[in-house]
Amino acid sequence: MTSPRPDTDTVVAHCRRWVEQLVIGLNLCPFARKPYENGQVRFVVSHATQPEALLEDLHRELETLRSTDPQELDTTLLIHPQVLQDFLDYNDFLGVVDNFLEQGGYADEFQVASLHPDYRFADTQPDDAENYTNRSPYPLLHILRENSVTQALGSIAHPEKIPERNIRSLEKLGAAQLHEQLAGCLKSDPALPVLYTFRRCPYAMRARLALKYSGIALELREVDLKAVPESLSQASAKDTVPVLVLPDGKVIDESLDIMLWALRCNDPDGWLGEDEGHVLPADRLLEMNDFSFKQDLDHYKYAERYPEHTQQEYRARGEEFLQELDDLLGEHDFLLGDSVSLADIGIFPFIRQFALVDRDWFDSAPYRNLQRWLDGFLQSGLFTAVMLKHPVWKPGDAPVIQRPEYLPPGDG
Ligand SMILES: N[C@@H](CCC(=O)N[C@@H](CS)C(=O)NCC(=O)O)C(=O)O
Repeated sequence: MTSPRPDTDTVVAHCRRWVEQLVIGLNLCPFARKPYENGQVRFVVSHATQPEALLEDLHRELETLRSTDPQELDTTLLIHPQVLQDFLDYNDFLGVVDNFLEQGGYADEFQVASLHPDYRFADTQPDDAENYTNRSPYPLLHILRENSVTQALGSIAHPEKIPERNIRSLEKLGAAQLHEQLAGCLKSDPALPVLYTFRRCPYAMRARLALKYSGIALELREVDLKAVPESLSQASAKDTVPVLVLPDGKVIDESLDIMLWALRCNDPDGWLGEDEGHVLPADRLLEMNDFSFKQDLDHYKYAERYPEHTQQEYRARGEEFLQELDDLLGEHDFLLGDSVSLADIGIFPFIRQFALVDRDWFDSAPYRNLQRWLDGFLQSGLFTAVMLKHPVWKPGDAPVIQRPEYLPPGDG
């Protein structure tokens, strides 16, 4: 069931799906919903390949629970895809776990519940539906606080009837259907490209703008740059955004390459120009933007970190680029002519940032053409659409899907 080996985020996503669809969805555990919805359940994937290493992970997780407020963290699922895949070995190991709890002084505070893809109660057949109460997508140890268990059992009438009720409802569904549902937790969603992004990042903005304009359906994953998800680090060692992961596993981790990929898929208004004639001239401007202007922008924006010069001096350096763009926009509506090109889309998010450092200054500066051009983009439906706020993504979250829809890129 676990081959080829999925990454940690995917394992967690599979287990979350199982909790949502089977444990909560079939009401196998009437106490699961509340802590799960309150974010009090910790999903940890052990990399152990030997039972001894798994025991060390269990020890660490017990200590984590012990030192954390139950309001914050109630219970932990220690998932171990790489060890004790055989149910009989797993079952033997449960005795080791109980000894460990006893001898380590944890037994009064915690108990460990057992879940395994091939779980089998004594005196049952492998295909008996009731085994699915304890079947999970991967082998795992579920660490519970004794206090929480006592509280939960006290909160409902006749908790002793839960196992009996589960057996009845699982038998009604039948082993075949349950098998399918459990296997379904391991299936990937229909393959869509995944874009790791950060809302305010100008590189990510230009990638999102091009992808949206090209009408490419994809999954958006908002990233906290201080805690990038493991699946992003695994996809690209750069740990920057944007990163686009294609369904075939190909990774594009430069914003301009993402733009080119999107536009080569679909370019309804010719941002690339006829025979891609805009690509070379855009490249010249984009290079100036990404290297010297971006540095001037960072110095201007964070002038206190670069005390060698004043903020005005840094601004004046950046103004050389503003002037060059303003001159081009004096000749045409857009940077490379009278229609939008990849140069406009690749650059305006950075000019926006420059303008936002001191909006009053920018609005009264003598770059009238540039102001008109920037405003056109900022007021466009396309820009509004790619600036929607999404919560930071974590494995197992319901995907944020960006559906194809045409939006005008600007009214400039
Ligand atoms: N050359 C890259 C640059 C991307 C980049 O630097 N993105 C910033 C965010 S705006 C980033 O991810 N920085 C990493 C960090 O802040 O930790 C591209 O064009 O995609």
